[in-house]
Amino acid sequence: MSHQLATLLDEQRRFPPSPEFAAQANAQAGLYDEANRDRLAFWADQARALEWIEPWRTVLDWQPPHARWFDGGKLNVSANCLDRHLRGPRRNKAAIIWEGEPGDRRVLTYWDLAREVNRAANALKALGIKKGDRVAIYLPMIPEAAVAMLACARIGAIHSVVFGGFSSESLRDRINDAAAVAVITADGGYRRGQIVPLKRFADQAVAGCPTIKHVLVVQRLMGTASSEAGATMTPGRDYWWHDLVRAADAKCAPEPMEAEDLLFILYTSGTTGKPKGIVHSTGGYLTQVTATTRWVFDLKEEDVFWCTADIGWVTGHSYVVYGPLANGATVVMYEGAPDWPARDRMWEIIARYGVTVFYTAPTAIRAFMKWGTEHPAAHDLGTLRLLGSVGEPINPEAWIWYQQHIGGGRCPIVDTWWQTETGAIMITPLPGVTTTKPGSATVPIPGISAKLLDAQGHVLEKGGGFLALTEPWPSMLRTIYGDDARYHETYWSRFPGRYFAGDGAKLDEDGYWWVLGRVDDVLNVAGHRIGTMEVESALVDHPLVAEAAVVGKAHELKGQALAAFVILKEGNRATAQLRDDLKDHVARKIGAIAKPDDIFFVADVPKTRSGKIMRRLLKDIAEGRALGDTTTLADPNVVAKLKDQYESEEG
Ligand code: 7RM
Repeated sequence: MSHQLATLLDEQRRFPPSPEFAAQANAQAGLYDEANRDRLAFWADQARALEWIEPWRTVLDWQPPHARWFDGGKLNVSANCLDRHLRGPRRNKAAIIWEGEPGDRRVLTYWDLAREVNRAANALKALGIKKGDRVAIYLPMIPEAAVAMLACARIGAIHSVVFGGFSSESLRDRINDAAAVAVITADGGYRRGQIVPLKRFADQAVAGCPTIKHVLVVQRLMGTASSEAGATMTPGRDYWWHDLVRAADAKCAPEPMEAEDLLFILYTSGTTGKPKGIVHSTGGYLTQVTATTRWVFDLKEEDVFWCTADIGWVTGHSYVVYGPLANGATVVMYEGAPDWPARDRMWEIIARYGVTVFYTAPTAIRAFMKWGTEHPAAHDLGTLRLLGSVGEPINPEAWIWYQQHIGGGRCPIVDTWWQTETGAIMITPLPGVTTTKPGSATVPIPGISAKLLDAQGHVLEKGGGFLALTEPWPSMLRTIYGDDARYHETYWSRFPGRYFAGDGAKLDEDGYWWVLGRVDDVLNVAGHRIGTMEVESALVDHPLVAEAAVVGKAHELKGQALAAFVILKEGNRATAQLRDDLKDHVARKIGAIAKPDDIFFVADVPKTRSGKIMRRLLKDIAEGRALGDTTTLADPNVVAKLKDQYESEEG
């Protein structure tokens, strides 16, 4: 075991659940026994918590690596998230409490939300959009984002949400990959006091999208900002959302969907330059997001749940929209930046709405730490009773800070490991059951099987290795859209018959998981997945660049930051101006989140005899050999070693 790995295991603190929390928890220890007795019967029980139009015939049909869950069953996701709550006292309960960055506010009850969704569904239908069609959604964090997703689900259209921070080129590629027929966007959104001109970006994208027939535009900007942002409308193609939705009937019967019908496609970065369209289906996905929301976030009727993820990421799909709404919960949604207009914005929102359960990312927690305890201390956070973390390993220091300064020392913390591909939470403490250790996601949820493998695929009882999932799970990805061969190759070929998550991990003597980070060429920058190859492609797209190699380097706040090594074409001079141009070029090609922190102009990049870039060496250089730096749990050395092992075995 490496020295760094040993240091991680020095974390000795243990936090058992309080008897008070345990007594009232939705998830009790018996769930593990139940799942162990009969895994499929257990998941069938969870599926029965949903409302089905027709019951399923078989719980699982597993033709590796293709799973069909609840085959023969029919249901509609929007009916599960809306209609069934309208029959009882939840009818007038807040579904979405929304706050815009400029401070504007809206509350939609379940009744309001259902009406909006029904209208939007009819508006989509009136445009000829039907079951199976793909619809791209490129919106800021406004209630219409949830409405658009649910409206697609209602009519059986497959949504593909594209994060509003992505560039027009990224949007264009995603639209084309899915052959989407419509895009739902907004005139703009507010971010750190600035306007993000989404419609302008969408127009640039759609110019290169032959399959797009319609562009629906939500009017988000206030006053004259809408026209100032350059949201021009193309007649015959573009419609104002409010014109169509207001005119539409408020009743739209939900489309009965097969359990295995597609619910959405969500693009995520992989190890090639081209993002993968992760495919999720209906019955299994909703079953697992609904169950995990209930167990992990312990939601009760009166809770106010705030998951800070953008709907452009899977966390926003599963834990802002589908999981909480299927449970009839109240969610908070916030449009803007956490430090706008001041560094206490999050705490102000928690106090204003009495948020009880808060779910955010370690990168945000580290920023809050840096900003200082005076900001949370200035607000009453006494309503909080449970905290969650997701997106990357949480370093014990940030965990303890979160527990002390946000949770007031009284809230359990759930560190949840999962992926776009897994659809729902996979490894996490159950807040009333599991004793937590800061930095460990603890154990798989009931009904989930994870194993630690060595490079040869042997199961390890403890130590360091690769994280694999050994049994199919309801919310698993079904394939990569339009590329089933890549699905086989990416997830199922490294360890045949088992799903390889791409993460290196450590299993301790108590069977607790410590997920260390990616061992493939995917980076995790501020909780966002970015493929090194994607950034390299963007760089070599610049006319002066001959070759580029991108690596991740440890970063105090972001976990990882991007460092690029660039070889210029003959006769060009490396200048500070060119460095800035290259950064802007990447931002234009992919989005600001992919902008490298550092660009090194070099004459050559080191490669193996087989032509592979020696990223580990570059990483050492980019980090100035500051190895052994323990500011993040994903210690760069440990991951690099696992990565070496992974790659050498790959040949
Ligand atoms: C939900 C999400 C997935 C990758 C995954 C890991 C990393 C996520 C944790 C984590 C350690 C965690 N989907 N990751 N959660 N690592 N502890 N609790 O983030 O598809 O965008 O990213 O994120 O590397 O493979 S994602």
